[in-house]
This record gives sequence, C-alpha cells and structure tokens, in this order.
Amino acid sequence: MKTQVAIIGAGPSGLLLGQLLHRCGIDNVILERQTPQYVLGRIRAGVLEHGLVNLMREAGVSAHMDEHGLEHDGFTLAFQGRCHRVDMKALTGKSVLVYGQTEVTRDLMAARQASGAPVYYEAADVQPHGFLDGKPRVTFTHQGKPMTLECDYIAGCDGFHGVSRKSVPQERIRHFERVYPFGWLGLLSDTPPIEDELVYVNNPRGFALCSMRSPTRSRYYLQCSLAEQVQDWSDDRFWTELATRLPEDIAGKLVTGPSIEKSIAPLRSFVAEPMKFGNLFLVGDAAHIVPPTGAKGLNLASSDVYTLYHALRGALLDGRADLLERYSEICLRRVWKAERFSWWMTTLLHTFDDDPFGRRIQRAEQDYYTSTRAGLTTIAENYVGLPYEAVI
Ligand code: RFL
Ligand code: PHB
Repeated sequence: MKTQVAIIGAGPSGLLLGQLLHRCGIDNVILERQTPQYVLGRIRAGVLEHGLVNLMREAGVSAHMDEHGLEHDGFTLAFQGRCHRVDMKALTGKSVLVYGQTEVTRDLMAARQASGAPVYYEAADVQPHGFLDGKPRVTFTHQGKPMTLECDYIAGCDGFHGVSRKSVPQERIRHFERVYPFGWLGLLSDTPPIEDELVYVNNPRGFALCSMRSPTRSRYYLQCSLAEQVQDWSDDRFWTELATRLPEDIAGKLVTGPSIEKSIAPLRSFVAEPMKFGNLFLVGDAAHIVPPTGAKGLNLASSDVYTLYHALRGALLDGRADLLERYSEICLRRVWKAERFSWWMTTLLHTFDDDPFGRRIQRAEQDYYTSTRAGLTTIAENYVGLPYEAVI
C-alpha cells in the first residue's frame, strides 16, 4: 500500500490533518489503535479558540459546530471570596467557542467517512520506520494481517502515549517536563450549567471549574489528590464538595443530577524538542502536554495541524520541501507560550501544600492580575489564543 502522508492516530489532530489534506488532493491514510466508539468515549476539552474554529470551517466540517457551539465573550475567576469577570471581547475583541472535543471528533469522523478516504481502526502494532533515512513507511497489523504503508511523510498524531515519539532515537530528542502534585476529577451531567460562562475557582480546599457542553449539559472539575480513586467519589460527594468550593452566591444556583461520566486526569506539562525527525512530524499531544487549566491542549494540537498542513501543501503541491524544515521551530515558539500560560494559570488557581510565603505570592498575583487592565488583558489575550504563524 502507498500514500503521500501516513497519519498515526485518529484523535482530533489526525482527523483534522487528514481532512484538510484530503480537501486539497493530498492522499493520506489514517491508522488508529482503538475503535471509533472508544475514541468518542473520551471526554476531554471544551473550549475552542478562533484559530481552531477557522480551521474547522476551512476543513468544511463546521456546520454542526456553527449551529450548536456557544460563543463566550468572558469568564469568571473567583478567589478570596470575590469574583472577577475577564471580559475577553472588550479586552481583545475576540471570544471563544464552547464546543466539546467529542463533538469536534464526531464531526471529523463523519466527514472522513463521507470522503471515502481510508482509516484503519483497531490497527495493532503500528510502527513507523525509515523516517531518518528518506525511506518512510509504517507497518501495522489489521484484522490479523501484517500490512506495510509506504509514504512520503509520517504525521505522528498519536497522543502522549503513542508510538511515534517513542520511535525516535533517544539521542535525537529532548524532553522537558513538570508533573503536578494533584489531578482533576471531572463530572459530566445532563443538568443546566450553573452560569452562562465558565467559572474558575481557587478555594483553600482546592481548585474547582464550572464548564458546560450545551445549555442542558454541564462539565465540572475538582482538584483532587493523585491518591484518589474515582469509585470513592459518589455523585453526592462530588456535588457537596463542589458546592463547598464555590463562592456562596454561585453555589446557590447549582443544579445537581446523576453523572454521565466521571474520571480523574493527572496534570502534566511536557514538551519534546524538536518536533520533526527527518520525514516524521510529531503533532499535538504526541509532542506536548499542558495542564488543562488554560484550555490549551486541543487548541495547541490545532495550531500544529495548521502549520504542518500548510508546509505539506507547499512541499507536495508547490515543490517547496524547504517549508517543512521550519515546522518544528514555528510550532515550538507557540507551544512554549501556551505551556507558560497553562503552567501559570495552574499555579494561580490551584491550592498547593505551600509555605506561607508561596501562598502570599499567589494571593498577590491573583490581586494584581485582576485589578489592573494590563493584568486582565494578559489573561484574556492568552485565553482567546495567540495568533497562528504561517510558514512562508
Ligand atoms: P489524542 O486525542 O490523544 O489522540 C491520539 C490518538 O492516537 C491513538 N493512538 C494510536 N494509534 C495507532 N497506534 C498507536 N500506537 C497509537 N497510540 C495512540 C489514540 O488512540 C488516539 O485516538 O491526541 P491529539 O489528537 O493530539 O489531541 C489532543 C487533545 O486530545 C488533547 O490535547 C486534549 O484533550 C487535552 N485535554 C484537555 N485539553 C483541553 O484543552 N481541555 C481539557 O479539558 C482537557 N481535558 C485532556 C483532558 C487530555 C486528557 N488525557 C490525555 C488523558 C482530559 C484528559 C483525560
Ligand atoms: C472543559 O469544559 O472540559 C474545560 C473547559 C476549560 C478548561 C478545561 C476544561 O480550562
């Protein structure tokens, strides 16, 4: 089997890249380890920057998103008993779209199916080869049959635990990492959201986040210890703890109900450098992870896709293979800014077993950033998303 671009992973990165390439006539094959149902069952991000919204439109998959996405002009930060609205629209002229990663993935899967372009789900033993010596190919097993996919380029869109990054010789890659001493316990429920906009809360008992998927579906998170087990959190215990952490006037509006999903995610910052190894490109979570506090994970995956898509177009349609040489440098500049913001939002809003000095510094940061226009603008412009950089 032969294609121009072999894409490993059918998460949002792989599907979006595949769709964009397909639309401009670049042949590609997607290999995914899981079933489509498994991929759709993962409840993850919920906030889309305008860059991702635009890319969904460019990929021709925005009809459902344009109809059902909720445009948010601001969000609330609550700490020390007070609420501060970050008016993104007034401060930056931009807003974000609340639309779940599950829906983004479903829309992209439907488009892939309609296009007839190949995706191999339940592909086992996927392994990239030859990307450092100009003979890229991917081997895998499908329905018990060993297969080889010859290609010009390999896009490693296979997430943090994928095979692509692990296939790079150790001496060629450098990792930067920070692991946080807590996780997020998430709950999804068919209850109306507590507020029209997202509310991020710092409380001495820990961080809490009130988010949503639609006017009738809410998503809530609680900072929890890494030793916690989901089965120890009954719905009642979750709702009681959430209400305790929220400012009183907001807590009074909480509508509770049975959970549809509950899970714990560890928090991590991680970057692999570089993101290009010969003919192999790492994209999205395969190359970097952010703690979810800044809502940047999915959005960073999207900006990588944008850069790689334009560079591959240049290389395969216009004979500009030189553009691919800039992929890593362009992506990493934006990645590190999102890493910085996600780390900073995490330190601003979580409760650490800190020394009293650290706690006072956190309070001063909370006061400073919410009491000056400059501080609020800094938060807003990072939250709505820094600009994408084109490859020229
Ligand atoms: P994904 O979504 O992990 O998709 C990778 C795909 O590759 C497949 N795969 C393989 N396929 C073939 N062979 C192999 N050897 C393979 N190994 C893996 C996987 O099955 C999967 O389908 O990466 P992608 O596409 O780069 O997308 C990135 C986003 O999913 C990610 O950044 C965000 O979801 C991160 N994230 C969150 N981001 C936010 O902005 N807000 C959030 O609230 C938020 N919550 C989360 C999250 C990530 C989580 N993870 C990774 C555990 C909550 C969780 C639990
Ligand atoms: C979500 O709705 O899942 C969500 C929203 C904002 C975040 C993280 C997660 O910062």
